[in-house]
Amino acid sequence: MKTRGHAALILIAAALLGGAGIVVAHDPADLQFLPKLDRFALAEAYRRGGEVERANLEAEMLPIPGADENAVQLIRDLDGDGDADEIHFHLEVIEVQEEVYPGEFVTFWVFAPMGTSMTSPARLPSPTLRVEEGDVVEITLYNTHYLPHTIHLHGTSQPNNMDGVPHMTQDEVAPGKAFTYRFVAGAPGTYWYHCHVQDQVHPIMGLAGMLIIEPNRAHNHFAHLIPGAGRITSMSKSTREEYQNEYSLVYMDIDDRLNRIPAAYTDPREVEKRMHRDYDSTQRKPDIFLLNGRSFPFTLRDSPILVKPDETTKLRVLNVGARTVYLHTHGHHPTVTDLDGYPVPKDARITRDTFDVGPGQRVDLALRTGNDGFYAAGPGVWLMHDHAQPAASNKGINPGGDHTAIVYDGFMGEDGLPKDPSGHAGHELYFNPDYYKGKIPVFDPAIFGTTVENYEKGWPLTPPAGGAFNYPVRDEASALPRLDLIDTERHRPVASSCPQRPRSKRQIVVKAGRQYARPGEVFAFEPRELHAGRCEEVEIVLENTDEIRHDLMIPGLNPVFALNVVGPKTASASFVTPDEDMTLFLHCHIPAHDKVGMMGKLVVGKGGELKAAPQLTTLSKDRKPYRGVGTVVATTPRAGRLIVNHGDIPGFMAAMEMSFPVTPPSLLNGLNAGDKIRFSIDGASSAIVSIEVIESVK
Ligand SMILES: [Cu+2]
Repeated sequence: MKTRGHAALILIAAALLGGAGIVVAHDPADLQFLPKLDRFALAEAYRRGGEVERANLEAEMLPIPGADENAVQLIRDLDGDGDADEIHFHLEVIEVQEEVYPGEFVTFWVFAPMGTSMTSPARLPSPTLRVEEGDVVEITLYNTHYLPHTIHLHGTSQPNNMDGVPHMTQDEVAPGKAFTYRFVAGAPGTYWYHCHVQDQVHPIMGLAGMLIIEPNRAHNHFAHLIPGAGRITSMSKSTREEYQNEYSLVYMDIDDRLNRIPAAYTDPREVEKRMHRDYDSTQRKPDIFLLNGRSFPFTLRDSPILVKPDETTKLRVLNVGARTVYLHTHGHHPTVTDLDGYPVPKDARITRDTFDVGPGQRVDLALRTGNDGFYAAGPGVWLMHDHAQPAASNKGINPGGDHTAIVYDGFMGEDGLPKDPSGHAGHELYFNPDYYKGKIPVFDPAIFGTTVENYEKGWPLTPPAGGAFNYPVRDEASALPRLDLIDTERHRPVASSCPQRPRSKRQIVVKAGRQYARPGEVFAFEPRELHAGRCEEVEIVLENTDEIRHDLMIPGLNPVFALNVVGPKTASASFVTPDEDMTLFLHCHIPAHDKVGMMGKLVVGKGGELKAAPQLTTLSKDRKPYRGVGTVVATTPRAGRLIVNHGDIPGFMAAMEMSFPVTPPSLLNGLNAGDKIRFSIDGASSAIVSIEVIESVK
């Protein structure tokens, strides 16, 4: 098992080495990789700074789980003040499916830091980007998606040709192309960025994130890219001068009839037609309300506002949605400090309990805590929510939407949920998907002298007084394909490499890019059918002609083969075929690339029936548990996922680095990168359902 794991690692390493350089075809050589942060600056911050400075520096240097190590590049220190002032972000466009509340799976498109071969750190909302005033900022958009996109920088000051408006300041960035936005960060404040292509729908599909410009300070170290949004632990120097905590809060309202389109159709032409011509956004009816990409009850776990008495917490509020948010804080009266990134003069600062935040607007709030009876009414768990009533629900069922809570120190339970006076009984109900399908009474049936089972028995069948009602009810249409399940299902091993010394050797050149696509496709390989002998060493030479990355993978082969190539570049790696006549499925591992054409097959010897796991779009009937052993690469508790470098999981997946959903996410508590773990996977949901640490790094 161990050797296979290592063999896979070597292949992955080869694949990564092959794709290590980013080359942007249309831009000058200055976009080549440059060294990361100057080591002198590091030493300086360590020597001069205290514990906080060191923690901030570590946050700045910390790799983003699942991202390419060059997804964020910190380049030169232009003003000599000990921190990098040239920041280069590399973003892709990834289709994701998120469980926004229990049982509700919704498809989104997000900007995501450039991923690696095996995992993508794609999350909703698009990442929070942070730079300093005066920084030279570059954001390269690699359009890995099947529709055109751009990036518009909202509220910041940039040259006109960097404004990201299609057909007005630039051409749309077509699939397979890259474009670099370059600007100098102006006035400090809370801004955002979003796609401006078909902007009645693309931003609310998820192509939007917060952009924060921090005031310039010497040795100002902080994490420059935070996947999603939420608590900002590495606060900048100026924020630390006034605040003890900081949060980015991104509100969105969605109409699931829009978001179901990419899940319901596979042909990109049909997605275009349904989304941009059939779907009438003037008739939209928002029914799901998100805070940082989730709805209640997940918001309680993912986005609680954690405070202590007598602190001031900075809340950066952004409304990406299409309706006004009326943000209400129970028990607290925050003060508005900035509107749309610009400071409100001290005399004009307003303190209230409900703040209106219109579409596109940002409101920065100072939330004072304590027990002064004026700004704050004392410790506890205080609800914080959009007071527009429908937003308090998930498709009309309360509690839901963007409900979260201000949670004082000592009021967070061991299970990662705020303590409830009833001992969490209240929360448990809301984690049951049936609750939001309307199948469970919202009150205790005992109130009416009955039980859940007997609830709908005994009431009169005659029409009600005043005639029949015609309620507007939630759409209980048939379930959508579960796109989030494909990843694991497609990686079941169907054959092992020949364990003997290969009997022969061959080289196959594969071209990858948009130019090889056929009608109705966007990306493709050429050729699509590869031939090799049994027990043969095959060297794949992958010529990527696009400006984005492609990742040729034979997921059913154990050890798995993957070759990730970034930009117009050629790389190669080898594998050994099985000693068996068979046909194996191959695809590009980047989400949605196979759906739009990028797949093929490897015929070994005389070939056989195509051995590929079917595209799994509903829960599998596979009730089997699978067991694996591996090393923790990273945990992303807010996304409820674990990235683990695992050995063979017999019958389920070859050795590889993989991101798994974890149920419940509290299993991630206390895990550290480097821990050796034993885990079990539920075959039906492909989720990790138990974790045992065998060897801890701590
Ligand atoms: Cu691809």
